[in-house]
Amino acid sequence: MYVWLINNQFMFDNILISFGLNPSDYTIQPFGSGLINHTLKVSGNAGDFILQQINVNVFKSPEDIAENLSLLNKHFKKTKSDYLFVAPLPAISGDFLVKSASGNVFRLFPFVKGSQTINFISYEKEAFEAAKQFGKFTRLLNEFEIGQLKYILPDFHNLTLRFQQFKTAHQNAPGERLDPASNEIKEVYKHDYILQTYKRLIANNEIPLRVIHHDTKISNILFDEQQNGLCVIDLDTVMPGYYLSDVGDMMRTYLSPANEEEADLSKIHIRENFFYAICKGYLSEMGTVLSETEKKYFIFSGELMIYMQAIRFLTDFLNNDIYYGTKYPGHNLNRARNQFTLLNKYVEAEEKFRQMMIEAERDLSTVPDF
Ligand code: GN1
Ligand code: MG
Repeated sequence: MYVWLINNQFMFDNILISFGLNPSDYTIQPFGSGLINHTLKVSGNAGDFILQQINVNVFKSPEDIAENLSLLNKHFKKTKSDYLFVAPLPAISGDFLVKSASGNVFRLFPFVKGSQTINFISYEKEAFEAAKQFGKFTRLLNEFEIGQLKYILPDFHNLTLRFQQFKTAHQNAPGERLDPASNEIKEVYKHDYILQTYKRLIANNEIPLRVIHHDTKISNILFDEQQNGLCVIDLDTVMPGYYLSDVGDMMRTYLSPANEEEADLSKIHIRENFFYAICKGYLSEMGTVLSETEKKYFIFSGELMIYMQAIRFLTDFLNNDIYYGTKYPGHNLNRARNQFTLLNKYVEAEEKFRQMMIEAERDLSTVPDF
């Protein structure tokens, strides 16, 4: 990353100039832990910024992202002007995207003063605050006409398609990939009922499309120094979707103290009190917006998203690791194993979750805050 930074100093200088910043007034450093885009912090006496190079192999139409964010920004300005929406800043040209001579695409954000991000959740309060922020985002956009939004990654969380991609990979995989994955392949079929539930839900139009973030990992929340959530960031995958994506991905990434990278499966377990915190945080915003039918699938959302991610990792392993970056042979298979372990533990805890959800809803109707 540092070599990349030094080698591209000339390009960054020109990009900063395009955004109206004098390069000699600023220093640039790598920032955050994102895998897809390159993120940099630009620091100077007059203020700090986040400069991002968009990965156009994944995000093929950055103009669509800029357009979506600009529509949302206008909506917030009109309906809730004090909402902290970290929108990209315009360049001197008025565009939100700047292209370097070599064809790389950049955008600039303000750096929110006093804000910080975390990579692991240690406290229930963090889960509560994050869930509240993701819920608030969708709630404030409840009246927004979603038909205006572009689908940035079509079928991103379409489980039917992910299952189909797995089946194709299964048919085409070489023996040396199939053999070590035989238990995980069985796990896919063992949990086929999740796919059936998902298909029924979609076919019967049981749940509405809403404005959904689609990447609710904890590092996509800005916190202040007292662990209060400030706002959501990383808005590239904001598009129409089901709330199950956001809640389910929080279940997937907040409940276990060990994340998807953990190869020691004994470290994966469910922190049930964190389920309560997610539930209470999300419902404190969305409790009165979600329909009774949507709420019925609240716990299912975790099954859906953990299963989908397990399938995506396994599919990539069978496809010879073409999508996710891997650091060692079998990395994607380990990730799939990790997610199936999490899925089985999640399913075991569901009876407790049902009780906790009742408690959270009861507490929310009597006590206004956490
Ligand atoms: C990818 O790179 P990152 O962590 O932002 C993926 C998500 C997965 C995640 C799993 C565009 O996100 O859907 O949940 O990996 N994003 C894309 O770690 O595919
Ligand atoms: Mg992301």
